Amino acid sequence: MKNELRHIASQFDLAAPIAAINSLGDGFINDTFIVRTEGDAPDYILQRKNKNIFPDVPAMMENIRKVTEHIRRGVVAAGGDPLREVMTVVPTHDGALCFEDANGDFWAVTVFIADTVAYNKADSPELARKGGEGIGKFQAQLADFHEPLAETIKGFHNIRHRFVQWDEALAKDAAGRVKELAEEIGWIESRRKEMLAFWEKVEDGTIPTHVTHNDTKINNILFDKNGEVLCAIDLDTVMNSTSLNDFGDAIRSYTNTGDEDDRDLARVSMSIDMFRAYTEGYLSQRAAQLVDSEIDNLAFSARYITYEQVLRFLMDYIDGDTYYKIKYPEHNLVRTHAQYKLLQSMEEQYDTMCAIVREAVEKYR
Ligand code: GN1
Ligand code: MG
Repeated sequence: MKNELRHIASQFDLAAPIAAINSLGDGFINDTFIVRTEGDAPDYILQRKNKNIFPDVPAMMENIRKVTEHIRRGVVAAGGDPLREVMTVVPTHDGALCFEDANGDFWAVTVFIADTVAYNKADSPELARKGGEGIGKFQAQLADFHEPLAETIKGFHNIRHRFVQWDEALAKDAAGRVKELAEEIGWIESRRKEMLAFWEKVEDGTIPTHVTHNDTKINNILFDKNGEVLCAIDLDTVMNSTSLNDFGDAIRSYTNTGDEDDRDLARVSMSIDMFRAYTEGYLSQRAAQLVDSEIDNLAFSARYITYEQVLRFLMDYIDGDTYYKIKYPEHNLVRTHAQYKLLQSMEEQYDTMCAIVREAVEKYR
């Protein structure tokens, strides 16, 4: 494997010879390595992109190139550091944005940004506020981006499309698990209508679409050692969608008092202090740009995305665990229960969430 990895990394236009390659992080989707180079040259991130999930990796890398180049121009114009405040895609010697190996797997390289911190959990409202500013800034940097982007995963946060997959999964019952899941399936079905009603506002244009990150959980934001946000990473899912989804997915991640896959449901709830802090951070960057329909649906987007996550984990369990990496056989079911507990906590606190959004809008508009 080590020799294969060296062979793959050497296809890319690195600034110095490779010193070592080690495995990094625990993403659910791709396999990630760090390529250490000799001397003062930067190190690099090497990723095998999951071809089961991303059917067109070259199109995905083209999306990432367009978006990062746009952000880079803005960073340079503002006098920032273009090697730290945005991801840099490194092409192959032939100028391609990814390399296809003998197995048909696609690999891509970006510059490793040193001296940074990534968190798996928000441990203070201050961090949540910074995270909100970070995604707010990311969206603001892309507000004037108008190039077309490929839809790298069809219907990613489109609940109508998810219901098509869901209905198929139930009918197929690939792992024979449906009969044990009447209660969990009921959680999904009882909310189908209200979730479709939200998405209809996106479909009919009431809620506008923009370039969005689509995977804004906390560990996809890089912080510097002083706790300031540097940039958003893991841009595999940058596509056109509603900005609200980036807010909602972040709330799902930052405000959880337990873990995404907590077995102890008593630990799981939405922290309203974290919600307030993230919302204020986000709206400090975005309140002036968002239109009323976005503001009015902002708090609901947290319920929407958390619901979608319950559905996705449960659907993967029903499918026999084909999408997410799992660490033990019932992992996806444990994730389903933990995310559902979080969803219920949001539903209970929904009026307060709406009030916090209104207060923050008044403050920053
Ligand atoms: C996946 O790749 P990662 O771990 O950042 C998933 C997200 C889910 C998340 C759940 C492409 O994100 O949509 O919300 O797991 N990414 C993809 O933790 O499906
Ligand atoms: Mg990630």
